[in-house]
Amino acid sequence: MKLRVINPNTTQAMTDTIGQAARRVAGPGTLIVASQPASGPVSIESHFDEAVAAIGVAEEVLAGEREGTDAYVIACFGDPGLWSARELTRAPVIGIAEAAFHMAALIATRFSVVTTLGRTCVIAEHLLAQYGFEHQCRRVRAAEIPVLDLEHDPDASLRKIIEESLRAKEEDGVGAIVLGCGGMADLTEEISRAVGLPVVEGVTAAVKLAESLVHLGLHTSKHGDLDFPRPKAFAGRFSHFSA
Ligand code: 2AL
Repeated sequence: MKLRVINPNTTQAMTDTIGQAARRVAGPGTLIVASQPASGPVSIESHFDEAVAAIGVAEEVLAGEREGTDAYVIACFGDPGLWSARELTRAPVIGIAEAAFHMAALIATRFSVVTTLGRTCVIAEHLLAQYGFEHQCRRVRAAEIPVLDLEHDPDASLRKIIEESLRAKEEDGVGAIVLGCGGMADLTEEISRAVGLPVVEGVTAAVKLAESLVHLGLHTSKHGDLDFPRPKAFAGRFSHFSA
């Protein structure tokens, strides 16, 4: 099984972290291809960053289609471009936020999310509402770290995530923590040990869900809204999307 894990931002170090985390949990028959767009923001921490990154995600899915990919993971916690990616392929496409919410809801009655910057909390809140997890999620919290600090200042970042997770445990009455960034993919064990709660991380959760769907022979439905986009011309810099 060929599983393409797309880091929607353009920071190679984060793509490497995400790829390593995916390979640690992947089954023996799974080949993990970790990729990132050629163009786009180095980190995704605003609605604008997400809008630009979604184009890169679509291009990475189209590249995956040319290589016979069996499933895709979108490894950014805003799940940028998830629905358009599903239109472009029959293969399952899993966002790391939706994967983490589903997994957390299976092991705890309530969970809180610990993400990067406060301004990104609303992105996770919108997804919780869209996916129907508002009732299970008690609170979306921010450790107030810019995304790239996870790469440049990992010790201070880890400390801030643990502190915020401990506050979630004390104040929110939750049974589990969901980590709210693809760049946190390598931190679950340390945080879980320090906080004393199960910690769900989306990259690893999404890999196992994608493998399950492929093993069950389930693909993205092409009946209705997720059918391939109607062929048409695209002008200018998007002419490569033309049918
Ligand atoms: C993210 C993420 O997962 N990767 C990125 O660049 N931005 N989302 C976030 N809330 O920090």
